[in-house]
Amino acid sequence: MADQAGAASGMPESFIEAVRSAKSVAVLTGAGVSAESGVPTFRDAQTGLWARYDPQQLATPEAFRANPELVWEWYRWRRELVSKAQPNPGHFALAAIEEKVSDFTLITQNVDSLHRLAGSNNVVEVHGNIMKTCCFDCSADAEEEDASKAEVKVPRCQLCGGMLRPGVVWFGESLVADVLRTATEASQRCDVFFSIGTSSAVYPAAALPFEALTHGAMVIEINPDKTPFTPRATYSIQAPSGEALPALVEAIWPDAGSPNAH
Ligand code: BJW
Ligand code: ZN
Repeated sequence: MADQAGAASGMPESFIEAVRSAKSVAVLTGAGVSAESGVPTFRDAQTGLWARYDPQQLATPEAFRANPELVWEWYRWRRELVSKAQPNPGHFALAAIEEKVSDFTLITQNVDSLHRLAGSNNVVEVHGNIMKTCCFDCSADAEEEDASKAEVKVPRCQLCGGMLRPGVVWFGESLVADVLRTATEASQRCDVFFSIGTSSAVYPAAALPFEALTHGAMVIEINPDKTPFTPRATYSIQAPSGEALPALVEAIWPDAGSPNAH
């Protein structure tokens, strides 16, 4: 059963000490971490990206084959939105934690680059990056300009003539093996694991907190809502990450300075 750590100021001393003394920390983030930057999550009933669309019609290879124009239209809209978004205090706090821990891995399901923009370095993007483009047929990387010409509804690969696609991982597609291995190994060797802003619904990413628990880590979940993982978390902080993470950094490393100051 998860302990309620509550607002970060009310964190138990044992929790603060465990994070402060951790030699290895792994973090898994999901769409909720970018919500306070104005990037919609996927599954929130009212505002989520899929409130108006069926994910099966947008985020699968079958959907792309059936209607590549619709899928490109959706991704171009999201690229535009993401390109205007700025990191929030939660992103900056995670970058501040990286500076305090010798072995730190930030595993993100997000495709929006906001962790890197906030100054995080060791970022593992398990679902790819929305600004990347590659070939649906030959997998070659493509120049972004090829895909961003508004007049070209479905851009084509210069090497094989196949359709270009966004460089993200859709349902039914395998994650890049090396990337998943890096994420799994970080989850297995860490002393403290954070699961932040994810519904814990999509595998294999959702298995990583369990992997950490099995290998003896303390697992802290930060999410305003409960998830399927909540009952298993060592501590559950039910608050927005943009509030909870800066408070957590302040409580654990008061000398870290303002996480916003990057
Ligand atoms: C806040 C907040 C605030 C709000 N602060 N928090 C094992 C069991 C069952 C099924 C499977 C399984 N293994 C594989 C599968 C199938 C499938 C799967 O998991 N299906 C489930 C839905 C049942 N997985 C796959 O297909 C994966 N591939 C794979 O496993 O390959 C091997 C294989 C191949 C073939 C057959 C079988 C196996 C690939 C998954 C790819 C996921 N892709 C997407 C789209 C990426 C591209 C794009 O962006 O368009 O990734 S789907 C979407 O979901 C996106 C996200 O990264 C991912 C996770 O969502 P996330 O981040 O958790 O967001 P939300 O919206 O769900 O939640 C937001 C949370 O934030 C909420 O909890 C809020 O409360 C919270 N929140 N505000 C903190 N301020
Ligand atoms: Zn090609």
